[in-house]
Amino acid sequence: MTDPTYQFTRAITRRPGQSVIDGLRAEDIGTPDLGNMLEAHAAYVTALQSTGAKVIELEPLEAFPDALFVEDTALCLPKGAVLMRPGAPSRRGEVAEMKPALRDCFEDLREVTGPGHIEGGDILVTGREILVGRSDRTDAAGVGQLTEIVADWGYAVREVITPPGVLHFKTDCSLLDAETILSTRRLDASGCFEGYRVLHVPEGEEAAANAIRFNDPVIMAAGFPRTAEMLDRAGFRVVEIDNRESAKLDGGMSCLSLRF
Ligand code: CIR
Repeated sequence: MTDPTYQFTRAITRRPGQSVIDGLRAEDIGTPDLGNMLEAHAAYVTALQSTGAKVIELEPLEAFPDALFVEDTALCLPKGAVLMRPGAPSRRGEVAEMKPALRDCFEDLREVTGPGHIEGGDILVTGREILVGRSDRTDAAGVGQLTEIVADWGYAVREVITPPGVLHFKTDCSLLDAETILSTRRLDASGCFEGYRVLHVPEGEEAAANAIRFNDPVIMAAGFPRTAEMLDRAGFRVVEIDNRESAKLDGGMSCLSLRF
């Protein structure tokens, strides 16, 4: 039986363009190097493809420096997709650019029209519900509109809180299987994962919390050996990708694709 929370046949990615050096960041820890980033991006796409999935690779969008972080533009579910309304003004136009690709893949394509805001990075779909973290990018009105849309497809949304100073809910957690979550201690401490099996990212490796379970493997950022070992011991097959350039823009493994 397939599990729609981590078994996927397709993904959408977008290559970074030259303008990526102007991408949003909470703190300036250096300018991303496009060459290194393209190399890491290609390795990421290869990791997705190696599971047998088809990857739709979109062209760079120079007008939108953060457009490689496609996850924030939509939520893809088995019965349909929902276009988001990013809270970051500079990212709002990315949604219209994603629309044609999703039109080709989904018969039922809905849209969050506002006035609220919501970004895909704040949404975690588990086997039993959809968790949405309120953050600087996602507000109550956005969560409310998403709740109404996905109710049509039989989903319950639970609003939770993205910790202050954390960009997105999924910056600090990932789904490993329908019932298992990889989380930082600071996020789990909020109680939002009660009833789930939670694996904590070892102290000092918080940046490893943003991973993706994509078919068999868990794809995670390289450079976090204790997290990799913990996942391996828990029975997951780990694939590591260099995330040093995306990390300069607060991006991680989930941000780089839409999976369905
Ligand atoms: C931003 O600030 O919007 C981008 N520089 C990073 C987006 C990361 N996306 C994600 O976590 N889903």
